[in-house]
Amino acid sequence: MKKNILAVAMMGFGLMTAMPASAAEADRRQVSQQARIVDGVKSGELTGREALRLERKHREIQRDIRQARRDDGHLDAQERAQINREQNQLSRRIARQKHDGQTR
Ligand SMILES: [Ca+2]
Ligand SMILES: [Ca+2]
Repeated sequence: MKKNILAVAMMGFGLMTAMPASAAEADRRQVSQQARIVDGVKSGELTGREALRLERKHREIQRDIRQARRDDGHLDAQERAQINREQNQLSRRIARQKHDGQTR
């Protein structure tokens, strides 16, 4: 019994690593990037202006995800790749703005 649970857990893990850009991944990254922006403001690493700009980009991605789902209810491989690219870009921007030394 224990073995079965482990096998199922490992299968789930394999699935997750095999599909790094799944539709759920796009949503999960949105949540985590939002949290990174909020954290940056709290820690003072992001100025209000930096946060606003990053938030704007974050909303754009959110809109793109919604639009990509509207046609067929899903994110297909191409749509996921596009969203993933945008999220990578935003992730780099968040990192850069957090470490540019501007805190106010
Ligand atoms: Ca679609
Ligand atoms: Ca900064």
